[in-house]
Amino acid sequence: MPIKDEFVPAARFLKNFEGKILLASHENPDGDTVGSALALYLALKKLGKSVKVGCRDPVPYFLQFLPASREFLKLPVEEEFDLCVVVDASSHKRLGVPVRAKSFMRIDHHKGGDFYREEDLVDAFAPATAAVVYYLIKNIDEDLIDREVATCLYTGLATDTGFFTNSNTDAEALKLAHLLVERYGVDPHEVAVNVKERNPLRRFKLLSRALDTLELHLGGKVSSMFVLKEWLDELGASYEDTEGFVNYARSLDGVEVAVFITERPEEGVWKVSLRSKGKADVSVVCERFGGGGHKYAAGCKIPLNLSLKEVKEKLLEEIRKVV
Ligand SMILES: [Mn+2]
Repeated sequence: MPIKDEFVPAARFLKNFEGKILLASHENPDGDTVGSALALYLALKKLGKSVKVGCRDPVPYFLQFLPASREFLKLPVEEEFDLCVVVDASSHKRLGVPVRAKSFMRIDHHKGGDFYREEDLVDAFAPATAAVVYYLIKNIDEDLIDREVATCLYTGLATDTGFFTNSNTDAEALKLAHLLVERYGVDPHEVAVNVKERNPLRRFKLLSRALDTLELHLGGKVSSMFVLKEWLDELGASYEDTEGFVNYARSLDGVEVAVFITERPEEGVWKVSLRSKGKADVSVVCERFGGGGHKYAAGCKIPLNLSLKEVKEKLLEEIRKVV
């Protein structure tokens, strides 16, 4: 992703903005939404802006090593903001809660979605929102980037690219990672250990149950697995413990599309994650169910009044068209 003029209006807008800013991460936060929001938060704070960072859900344990991660507000809050910046989400709806703000702005790398203002920065070709935020901060003032900001950006980039293995890992992603390490002193090992190697035992107990549900469909081109809420309760686990489970389904030989379904009774839905390792565009499938995402990773929600069997059938019917 080369430096483009399109970063200038957004950079100027934030640099000159005088009101109260909220940087909002999407529900069920991942490394990219948290890392990107924190990087921009630290940079804007240095600039002396009135800025806060918030999310509906707590920062997952594997991201709590990030600087200022404890400063995340739990949304919703009473406070009204002059500007809410939606980070790494295609719409404010993906925040999962209402936010009181006079205006919105979007910084993201998802396809389609809602646009709020001229200064929105949405680059569907960027490997991660963290890459968009890097160029944004660079255009505000390069000196705002220090080791802490760079570590947040690197974490967003690394997690969204599956530590530089997913199909969005391109020369630009590696070039940015190189720069963050070389110029700003990011420690890739430290990030990897924190994100990948601090698993609680309950996560593997849960994974073991989930793996038991693995199935192949459509002649082995599609795999599926699921997690039921009662298993979480029995093991004292939470939804964040299922992060990355879908990658096991995707890693099966011959599989082009992997399906991972989580039962979420408190939202009244089955939460569906799809991953592609072939040519199939899974965002198209999820859009059919009101969701979205990227070609290689997408999600949607399906009402719980359908049985798990029906959900799988409906999904397979649509997946069949793209594999
Ligand atoms: Mn992302």
